[in-house]
Amino acid sequence: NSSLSLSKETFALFAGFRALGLFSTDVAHVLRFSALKRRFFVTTCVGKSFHTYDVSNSLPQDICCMAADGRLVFAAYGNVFSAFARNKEVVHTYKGHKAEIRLLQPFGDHVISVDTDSVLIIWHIYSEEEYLQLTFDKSVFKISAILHPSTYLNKILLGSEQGTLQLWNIKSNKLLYTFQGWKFGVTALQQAPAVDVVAVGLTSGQVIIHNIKFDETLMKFRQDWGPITSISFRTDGHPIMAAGSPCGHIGLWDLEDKKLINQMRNAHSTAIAGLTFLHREPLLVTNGADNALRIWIFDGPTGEGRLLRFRMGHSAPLTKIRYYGQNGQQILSASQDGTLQSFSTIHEKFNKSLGHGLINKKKVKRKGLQNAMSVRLPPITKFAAEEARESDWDSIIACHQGKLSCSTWNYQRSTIGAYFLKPKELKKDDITAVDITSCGNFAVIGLSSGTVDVYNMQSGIHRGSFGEDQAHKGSVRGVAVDGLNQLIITAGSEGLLKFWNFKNKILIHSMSLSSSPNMMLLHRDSGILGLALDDFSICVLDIETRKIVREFSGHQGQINDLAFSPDGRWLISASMDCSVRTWDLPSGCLIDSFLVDSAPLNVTMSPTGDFLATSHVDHLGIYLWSNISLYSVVSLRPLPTDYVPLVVMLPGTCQNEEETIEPSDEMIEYDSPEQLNEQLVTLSLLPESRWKNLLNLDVIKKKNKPKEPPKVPKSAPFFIPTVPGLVPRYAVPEQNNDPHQVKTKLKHSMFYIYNKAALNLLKELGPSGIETELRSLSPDCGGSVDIMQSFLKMIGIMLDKKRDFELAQAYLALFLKLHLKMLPSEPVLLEEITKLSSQVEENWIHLQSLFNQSMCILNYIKSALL
Ligand SMILES: *[C@@H]1O[C@H](CO)[C@@H](O)[C@H](O)[C@H]1NC(C)=O
Ligand SMILES: *[C@@H]1O[C@H](CO)[C@@H](O)[C@H](O)[C@H]1NC(C)=O
Ligand SMILES: CC(=O)N[C@H]1CO[C@H](CO)[C@@H](O)[C@@H]1O
Repeated sequence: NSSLSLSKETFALFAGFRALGLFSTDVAHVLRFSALKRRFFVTTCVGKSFHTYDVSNSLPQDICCMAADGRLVFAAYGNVFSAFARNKEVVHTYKGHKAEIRLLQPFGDHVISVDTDSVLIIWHIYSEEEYLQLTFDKSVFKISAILHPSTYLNKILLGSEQGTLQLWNIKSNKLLYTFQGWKFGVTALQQAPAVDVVAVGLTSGQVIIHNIKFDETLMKFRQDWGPITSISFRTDGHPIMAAGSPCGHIGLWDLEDKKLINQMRNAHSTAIAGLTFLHREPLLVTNGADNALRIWIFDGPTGEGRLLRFRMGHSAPLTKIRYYGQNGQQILSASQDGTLQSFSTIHEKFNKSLGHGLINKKKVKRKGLQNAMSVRLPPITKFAAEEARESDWDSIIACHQGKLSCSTWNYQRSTIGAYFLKPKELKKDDITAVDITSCGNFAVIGLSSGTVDVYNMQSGIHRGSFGEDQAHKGSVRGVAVDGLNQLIITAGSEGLLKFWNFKNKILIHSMSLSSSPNMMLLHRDSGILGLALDDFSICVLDIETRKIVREFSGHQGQINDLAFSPDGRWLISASMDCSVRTWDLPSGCLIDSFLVDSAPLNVTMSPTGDFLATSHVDHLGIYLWSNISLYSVVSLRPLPTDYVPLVVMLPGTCQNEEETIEPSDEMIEYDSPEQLNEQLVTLSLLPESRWKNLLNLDVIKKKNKPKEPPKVPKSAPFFIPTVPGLVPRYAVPEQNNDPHQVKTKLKHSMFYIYNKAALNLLKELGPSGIETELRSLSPDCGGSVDIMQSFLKMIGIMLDKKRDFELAQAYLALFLKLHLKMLPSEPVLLEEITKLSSQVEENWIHLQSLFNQSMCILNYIKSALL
């Protein structure tokens, strides 16, 4: 579903990775049948991208409408639209409209687009050229729907907001006929299974079945839920029509009996954006702005659709997100829509919904209440989770908007749990802070009255409270328990921070803060407490010494949330000023800051340190940002005071690919060049024995030294030496077996800087030959300082060209081993060696980052395959 993008963003620590939990917007889905795969594909739009079982590339703006033919998907954004092949690559882009595009209709080799100014353009798909442009007066005929009636060659039917309809021949550019309509604006047009018959949806909620050949109305239906949003006909033998409405209900009519047979109420919680029956199947696909895509099957006797499959995320903005568990793969999220869901960062198949909380499940079941809505709990505003005892009892506690009790939830069973934790005296209170101890045994709940209570998670029993009457005068803004259940820390809106003994509930210490705290977060492993204050500053305390150890200021808006990196080195803050900032605790500096166009609400860091997850104002998804320092070297330098943070786009549901790959059908013959890329290093392909053990040559020689002189076999018939091999040959006396002759060779070739001959000569030699050669470079053995310098220069050039990389390293190592003692006394050589040293280091850092990237991708793929 996704590939790792090693993004080259310039900001330091985080790169947008992808979004989770987005499935549909208010743009109608499109359905395609692939003849090749004999399968239907549903495409839904999710903001800037669309999904078709797979993910598309992002467009620069939100998609406003879509269409598809057998091969291509068309998506419009603003006044431009593009055609996508294989759901991924943009193959054509059509520019020419001045206003936002509203309607798209593929038409053979052409595609028709209509904008909000009622300009209609017909494009040739492949040449991207305009074939015809028609301009309508939008005060008389503002196009609101478009249809190509089947078997009507070259003709299209247009519906208008004013209510009239026009039939055009677009080949001859002629208006053929005008239908007077029904005085209400046309919202939808759909071909009926019979030729010449179309269904017209109106703003009045009427659906008119009309014969366009004779301009004759056959049937009229009506629903009371407002304008018809879309219409579809069943084609599997049942004469049924479905129509969607703005309130999420679907009406089903029997066309033979001419009556309403069923209503699917609340099929979606928002308007039905699109609805389509699959061709010759009893299946209905629907989508809506509630972020859901649903497939209904009509297999029951009542003619009602049964939910078969769905993909859905949150249908309303998120209220809280937190990583759950230690493996860094699940994110728990609560939303205004009342559900608690768990999204997997690995694969959609691991997400689950913990559902809506019901106020009293048993009572509801007994009474058999029909309308489940009335007994649903209000949305969760805060929660705390601890997986330590998740298999024994509930591991999550949650507080609900305007409710006085906290519900417990069971992650493993994916449902609301056993208890409602209620404070003893019911006052007009709100729950303002919750925490669970690291052992999973106790829940701590802070109230707006200043009371802090402890409950047992297993039994739901109240286990005491802090302070004589209340813990704080003001409302409790944060509670935290340390890792060993010794301390509990509470923060109150009156500006006091209090430390209590967890067991005997005695106040240990109280300190006042410079401003009232807004939220509080404890890093349990290191005992570091982060506090966001109402004056937009952050202070960091050590709970051991109870001293403020760091203070950070710089945010220009309320700080919504804080997160620690797992090692406790970084503190990440998200603020209403739209920035996400990273503070380095040891150095006390701001090391990263970026801006997003929608204010970040919650931030949470994966316990494994790989991703930062954020939620944003008015966004339904969870956005993941990858930690760049995991796969490349980033400088953790403090940002300059005048640093202007970059505005960063929220990540899409897939990565932005930097280049689009030109599709090519031909196979290209590929010859690999000597060096693939200047950035990479190339090895010499010499056997390892030629370079690997150069440094250990003396050890090897010693080991291999024969204990006795070789004995000449007594009965050897000849004394002429032979070469080993299948066919015995007589050895020719070696020409180069005089060591001095070889030496002169290398020394001689060294006079020219990087004469290939010198390198080739070394390449041909075995380990001991190389050693002899290098040894002989020194003045003691007949060489000279100049020659040694040339040798080092040669190594330098090898490193520079990044060719024969391993040889350069091995030769240099041997050279240093042999001549290290004399180097300091020769300034020329010393200078050369210093240059080499930085060169080697540079090369190595570069390589290391490449290795790290590769490891990272491998690990990622490995984990994705699991
Ligand atoms: C998280 O987000 C919610 C709204 O979505 C916000 O009210 C809250 O302050 C944020 N921070 C925390 C710590 O919950
Ligand atoms: C990012 O990764 C680095 C290197 O592993 C780690 O030290 C750091 O804590 C991580 N950052 C966060 C915020 O987890
Ligand atoms: C909560 C949620 O969105 N769950 C979905 C996770 O993905 C599976 C498989 O695609 C869906 O069936 C769930 O509905």
